[in-house]
Amino acid sequence: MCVRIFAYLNYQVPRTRKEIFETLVTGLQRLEYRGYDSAGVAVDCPKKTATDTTDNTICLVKKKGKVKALDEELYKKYSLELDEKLCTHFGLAHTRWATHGEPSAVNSHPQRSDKDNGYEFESETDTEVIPKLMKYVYDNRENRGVTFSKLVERVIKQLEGAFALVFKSRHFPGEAVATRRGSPLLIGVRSEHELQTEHIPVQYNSGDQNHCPTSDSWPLTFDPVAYFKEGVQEMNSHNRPDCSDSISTVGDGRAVEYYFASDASAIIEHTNKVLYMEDDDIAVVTEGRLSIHRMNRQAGEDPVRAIQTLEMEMQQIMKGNFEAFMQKEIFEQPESVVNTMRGRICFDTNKVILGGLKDHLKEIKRCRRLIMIGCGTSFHAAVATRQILEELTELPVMVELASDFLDRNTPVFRDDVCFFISQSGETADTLMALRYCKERGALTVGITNTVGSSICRETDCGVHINAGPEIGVASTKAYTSQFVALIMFALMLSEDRLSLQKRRLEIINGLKVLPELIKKVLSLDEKIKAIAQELFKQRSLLVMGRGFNYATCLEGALKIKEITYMHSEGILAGELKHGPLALIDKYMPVIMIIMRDACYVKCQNALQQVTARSGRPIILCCQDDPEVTKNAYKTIELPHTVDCLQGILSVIPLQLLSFHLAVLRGYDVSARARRRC
Ligand code: UD2
Ligand code: MG
Repeated sequence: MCVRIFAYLNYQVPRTRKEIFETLVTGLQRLEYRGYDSAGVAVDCPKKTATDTTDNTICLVKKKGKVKALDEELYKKYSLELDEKLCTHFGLAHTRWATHGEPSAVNSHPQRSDKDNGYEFESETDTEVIPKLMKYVYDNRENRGVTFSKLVERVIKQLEGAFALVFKSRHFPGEAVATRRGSPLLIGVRSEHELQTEHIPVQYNSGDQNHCPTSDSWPLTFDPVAYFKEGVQEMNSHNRPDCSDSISTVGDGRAVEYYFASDASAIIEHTNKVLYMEDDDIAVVTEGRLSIHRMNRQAGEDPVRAIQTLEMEMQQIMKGNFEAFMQKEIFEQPESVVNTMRGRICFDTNKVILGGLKDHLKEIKRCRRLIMIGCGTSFHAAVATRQILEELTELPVMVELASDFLDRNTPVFRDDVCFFISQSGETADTLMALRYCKERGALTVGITNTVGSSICRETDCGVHINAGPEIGVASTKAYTSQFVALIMFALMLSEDRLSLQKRRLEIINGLKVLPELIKKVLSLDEKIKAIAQELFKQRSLLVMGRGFNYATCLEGALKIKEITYMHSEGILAGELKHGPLALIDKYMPVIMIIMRDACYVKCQNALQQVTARSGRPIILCCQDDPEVTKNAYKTIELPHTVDCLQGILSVIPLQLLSFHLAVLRGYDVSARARRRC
């Protein structure tokens, strides 16, 4: 799931509850640009009476919708005593982009452990397992001296997959524990006293066998103020107490604030001193001191975490080093395709399980045909995978543009299986086609990126592509993730077909290395930019290919039209002699896709026709293909992969090209305010 965390700890810095809320809410708003669907905060509840010392209860306020909705909710709660000053306090906040359960208050984060002894789950999220496990570990701790960080360490030992977590507990008031694996998490430090760039030695625990009962809280601790005064070298000897020292002697009352966030954009307005956590680091703040713990030291591991000084502007941080969200999302594809496959492909057993479809497998296998329906880019994802779907499912596969499908009143039957492909899950034509097919009794399957969307809710079953929110106006990472999801569907359906095992294995192996290959394609960015510099003044650009790469031509041309306002056309190379050849001369820019697959020879024929008319083709081809290269005006050489996956690699140069063309033609790619589905 995509969750963005923001947490704020003020130690000996008096803040009103209102100020704390404001800090938490602005932190979330900074992270919200990625398009989140629900949000929540956790803070200490006001004490019921002045003498109430027993209860450190935590208030959770959660809300579906934008952070603004949460903000309004906070001020409706009159019982929250907004003016109360809290000297030391730790507050959590989250926004969430649902992948587990629909967007709703109960599914929003933070998640909590039960108040009672039971372990009853209240949400549909898998995150909730973590606080429940935390409570179990707490309830079963061997003695009262077990620290908060030790409990967290025991919990994360049990976790698989990617996470970033920040823990708050009523049993450890004013303490914070944070950890991550796979997902980003960083900590900002602010103190009255100016900090220098510093280094925190990591504290290693060798499992649960501690040499000293209080070793968890040994302050091999970052004390910002002490640091400033004493410098790094002296820190080991100065800050490590004897084993006989108790935890309570550590704090000395100096004021400091800590900000935990998934992204520097939420921290930079408070401080530019940040520490980036590494996988499996456990960061602990006790008595205002921050320390970093790890289980065991691995060979080659850096035993120090540096406090860095960020010199970036806000805008720059939000987009990373990218000029626009579209560009950022293009570069996210090595990770987004992994997120689509995560937990679904087992590369050891070569099994593919799409949880959303497994109960419908029998029905799907018995069907008369598959009908794949979408608009624009989503339609192209269907075109791209049609051939492998036909090959592996051995079913007839129709691909349909939703609008045309409806215009034709296409006959649909009870034994049809209809797929509805949509990034947002709200595309109007696709949604109408879905209702049309449902009325006729077909099984409806959604391929969506948005949990809780209309298409997701109204389909009988489906697959979330889990590509993460797509902000850019032109769809990029959603396309490659839809592509991967449909391939996985084909693999799942063909699992028990003996004759197809070799082919399946080849594809699964191809998917395994896909992220690496995508990275290689992305490294061609400079070269593609240079080609864009040559092309950006042209009026038109043709993109030609066939077979597994035909969809890339359509999708590439669509990207170019959509964001560069240049005329562009995707042409099936097999159709060249039936008309389009007339467009070719030495002035017409042509991109040809010629990969080493079953269409290789046919594509070379097309190339000859193009060069015979003095065309100057820019060719997307496989590495080391002198035959093709010698006839090319320019080449973009891509790594070779299984034929049916090649389209994932071949589309990326065209995504990059369209981006660079748009920038060079003076269009502000990020400022386009068109709503896209
Ligand atoms: C589900 C959980 C995931 C994790 C996993 C553990 C959700 C949203 N997903 O992922 O968080 O717990 O199980 O194995 O809670 N669906 C539609 N139409 C669509 C897309 C999905 O009806 O367009 C249905 C689908 O049939 C399934 C549910 O939504 O019942 C979740 O789909 P998924 O793809 O997220 O399922 P899965 O098993 O990967
Ligand atoms: Mg559904």
